[in-house]
Amino acid sequence: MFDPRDYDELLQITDVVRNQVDLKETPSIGIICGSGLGDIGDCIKEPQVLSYKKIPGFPSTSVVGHKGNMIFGYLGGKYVVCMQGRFHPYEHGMDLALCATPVRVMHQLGIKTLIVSNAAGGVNPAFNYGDLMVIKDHIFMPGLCGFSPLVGINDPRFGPRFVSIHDAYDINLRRLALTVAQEENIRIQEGIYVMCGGPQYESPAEVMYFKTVGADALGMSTCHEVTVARQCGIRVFGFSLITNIANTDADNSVEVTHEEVLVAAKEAGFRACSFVTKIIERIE
Ligand code: 6GU
Repeated sequence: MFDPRDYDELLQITDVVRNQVDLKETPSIGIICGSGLGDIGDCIKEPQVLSYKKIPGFPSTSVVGHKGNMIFGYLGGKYVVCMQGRFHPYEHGMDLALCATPVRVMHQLGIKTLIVSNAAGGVNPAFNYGDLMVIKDHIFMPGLCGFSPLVGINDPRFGPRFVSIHDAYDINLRRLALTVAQEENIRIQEGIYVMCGGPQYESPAEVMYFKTVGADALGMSTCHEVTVARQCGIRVFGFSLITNIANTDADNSVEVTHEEVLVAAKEAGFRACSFVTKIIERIE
């Protein structure tokens, strides 16, 4: 069994990846595609596709809307590596270190910047279905409750034991993204993303609670990946696609379904692709 806290095993996995692809250059940017946002991976030019099945230690992605491919190629004129499909802690026994392993592999492969995306429920009343939200900061609920990818013995080769999360979402990348959105006429928001454990969606009272503490959108991913990225010094840009508006009133609530989340993501796929491509074009 793969131990996600074993640094030597990480090096072995990375070698297996390297040996199965013909890298054109060192990928400078890593991308993680959120639910239904796998179209981003399909926009990559000269793609080399490696199935997760061929990567030892990688669990399979069981969630509909998530393919399981690591794709190398060009996007926005830069050589990138893209995880088309992610590992959600609720699928894998809340093993957050395991679920964040792709970030560590991409770090070994040389990325300096990570772009994470997700499908999220809107909490901010100003948000509409289909909006894109630049993540400004996060509330990592599992992390606050002891489910952090950094819990356990820390091999210092992974990075520091105590990681500062004060500037997790790079301010220059956020500014660049807001500029790109304005220039491209893409409706954009900026806000606080909450990661909940899931897989159940939140009750209206829970959503109200998050709204009260200043959250703008809710999902079940991303924060564990960002935490690991920050531990290894990777610069992060994150955005959410608002796929539905979360319920805040038990007397007037509607069912939240995974299908509607996927439909919204599909509709936004092209927009999300061009947004990411334009940002990458302008990353230094
Ligand atoms: Cl409403 N909640 C969570 N946790 N994740 C979501 C969502 C809601 N909508 C899309 N993803």
